[in-house]
Amino acid sequence: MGFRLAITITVDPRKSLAVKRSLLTGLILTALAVVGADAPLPRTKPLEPADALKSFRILDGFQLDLLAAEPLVMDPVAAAYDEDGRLFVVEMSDYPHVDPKNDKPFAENAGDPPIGRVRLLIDRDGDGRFDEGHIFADKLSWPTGLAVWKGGLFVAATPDLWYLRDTDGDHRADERRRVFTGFRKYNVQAVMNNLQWGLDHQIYGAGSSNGGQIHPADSKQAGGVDILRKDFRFDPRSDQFEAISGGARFGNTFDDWGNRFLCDIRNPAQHVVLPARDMARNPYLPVPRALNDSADAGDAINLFRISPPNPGGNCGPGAGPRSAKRCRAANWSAPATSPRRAE
Ligand SMILES: [Ca+2]
Ligand SMILES: [Ca+2]
Repeated sequence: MGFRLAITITVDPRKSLAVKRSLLTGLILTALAVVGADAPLPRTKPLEPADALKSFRILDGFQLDLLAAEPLVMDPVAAAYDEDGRLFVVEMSDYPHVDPKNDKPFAENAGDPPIGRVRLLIDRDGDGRFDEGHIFADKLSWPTGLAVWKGGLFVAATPDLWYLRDTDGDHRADERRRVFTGFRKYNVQAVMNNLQWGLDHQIYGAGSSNGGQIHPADSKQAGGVDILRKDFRFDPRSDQFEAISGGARFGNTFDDWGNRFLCDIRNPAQHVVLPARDMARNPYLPVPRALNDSADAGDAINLFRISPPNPGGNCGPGAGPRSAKRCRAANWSAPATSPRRAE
């Protein structure tokens, strides 16, 4: 039986003295410690939240604050603030699976019960730290992203994309509408994720690589929009759904000019340079790749871990010195007065 400690921490980029990249990764970090497995190396022991905070080394003047920890929140993988400063957190408690027997290659995981949740965190005294945690919604399958809209929120929970809303103020969603469905529930590492608002007032999602035929949940028609190796966007006003260039697995963020960036386990930043709708105008044009690596990628990246060796995981002794996991990208632009911005 395992034991898991989850800590939600944010980085305040306004405290930065010099930021070398516009993309930041790891806004929400999860510390895991599993006890009882056979392993050649000792497992890293879990720390109390305050001690865990001290274990991070922060560069470039960034500041790390502890906003919430267990029991207010657990297993966080994505979060979004609403207009009242409340924080909705997706808890992917069914990662990587509930029962390993249900995890089979290239097959739907139809056996695991949906045990993911959305947690609503509230700061009552305005000190910036959350005081209350409510189960806003439960019984969600592999929830990996959310975007607030009109008093509620869209939630990516393979094989579905939901709209959830609390209409009576009890901090629990009583409106629960399945908007789209058809996302394949194959590899848990390759599920659609990371919903983000675009400048065009549409919601963008990372499609990852499981693919699927996406269609409105209330539609009886067969087929749908194929998103294999693609990302997607939809208009929340019309529920129009479209496959777009991408499919890098994770990331999904914009800069101030609307350029979109993705990432995956070997690439920290990939720029989407060729829109799918433009390439579709000439089906005879061979386009090997719609993405451009905008940073060193793969084995060109040097990784110097500061934590002790730990069995398992992409940074364990079985992985190479240049291996690291990247699951989130977020845009941050330096102030206009920054010397770096003026370059
Ligand atoms: Ca507080
Ligand atoms: Ca309610």
